[in-house]
Amino acid sequence: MSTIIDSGRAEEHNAQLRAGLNADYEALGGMLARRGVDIEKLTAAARTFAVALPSWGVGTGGTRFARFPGRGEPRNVVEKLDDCAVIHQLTRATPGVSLHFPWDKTTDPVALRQQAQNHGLYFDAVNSNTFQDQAGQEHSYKYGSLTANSAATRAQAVAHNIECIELGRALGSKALTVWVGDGANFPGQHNLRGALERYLDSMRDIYAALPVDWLMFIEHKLFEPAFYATTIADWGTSFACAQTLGDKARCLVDLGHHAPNTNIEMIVARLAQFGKLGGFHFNDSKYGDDDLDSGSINPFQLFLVFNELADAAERGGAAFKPAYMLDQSHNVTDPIESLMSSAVEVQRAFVQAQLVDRAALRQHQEANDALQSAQALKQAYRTDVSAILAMARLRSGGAIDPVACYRASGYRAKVAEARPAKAGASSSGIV
Ligand code: PSV
Ligand code: MN
Repeated sequence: MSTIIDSGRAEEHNAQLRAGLNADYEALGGMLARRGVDIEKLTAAARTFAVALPSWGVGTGGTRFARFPGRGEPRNVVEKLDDCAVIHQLTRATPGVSLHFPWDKTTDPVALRQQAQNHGLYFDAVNSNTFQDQAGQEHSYKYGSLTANSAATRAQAVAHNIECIELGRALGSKALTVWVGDGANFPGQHNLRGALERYLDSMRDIYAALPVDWLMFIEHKLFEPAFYATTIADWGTSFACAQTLGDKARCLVDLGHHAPNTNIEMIVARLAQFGKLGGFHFNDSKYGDDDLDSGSINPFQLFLVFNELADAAERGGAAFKPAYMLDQSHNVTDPIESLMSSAVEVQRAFVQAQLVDRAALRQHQEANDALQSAQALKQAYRTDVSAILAMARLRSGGAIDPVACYRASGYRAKVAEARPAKAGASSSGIV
């Protein structure tokens, strides 16, 4: 596997931090042993953890107001893949990349797949985009895509999704994520039921084009760009559509796509119970924003989500395998640093959830001991598992401190030279 950051430099970085890490790891191991927990099991579990990177996340995002491009932003899918390779090389937790078409459209999927393989990467779910018009497109999505009144517009949106499946197939993906911004900005603008009927008709055509071993993820979002009534606004609608479409259709939970204070972990539990939890877009949110860095606002919520996932995994065994992906927009940080930190935050929640003593929790629940039940979760959440995460990275060939190693490598300055910004062109990121 080729490495993008000079491996000698990464080894030098690790050599400087290794003694400190060993001491922290030993101290944590001792503390966990007194609780009857084997630190080695947790480290082994941490090493199995993987969360896919969004190709659109390695560029600076933007808001409705402005986009402030960063230095050396990737200008095409090949450069995006290079940045993803850096993230995976240092964290060893992000081997998958989720592409978004047509932004990442390639005429040579074989070469792109080869590039990914050379970096030790693979392609996770592919994403369609019918929330924007593309140059030369015949029918506009201004008034909707899969739900549009115009049959020709709907057919165009369906054809784009089928093209995504074809491209994804050539790249080795196994799932299509469909998110549409379709909806109404005014009461009365849509016949609410009619819009969903049209959506289902379109989705049936896309579903019919899925290869046998593929899944289709239906992503809901409360609002934006439709500010009155988004067609697929909530998990109830998503669930009903997934049930209607068939076994290959599952629900995708983007953590930012809910009303504030929604109990997301309960949604996760419900979807898992009924076999419809397809996957996640991890990020965080404070108000109506939906793309802040994972774990930056509400890490306890992230932990509670993973607590439900641990419970579902215990019940479902190896068959329970939702897709984990990040979906963030970076405006004031270097996207590579944000994605590395976020992958580690999601991995942290995963490991903390493994720490929950599930047998003890069940006993407390059965005894109606609310206080001890809550404490069982809090004890796991309060445990600082940083040394486990760092040891997992070290043993898997990554960096003890990915951000420090990345900064020391000078990668950003190097690509800034090789990737001069194109005047007037927004090359990447969500705008
Ligand atoms: C929509 O806000 C979303 O979360 C969907 O996942 C999109 O595909 C992604 O952001 C990128 O625009
Ligand atoms: Mn998303």
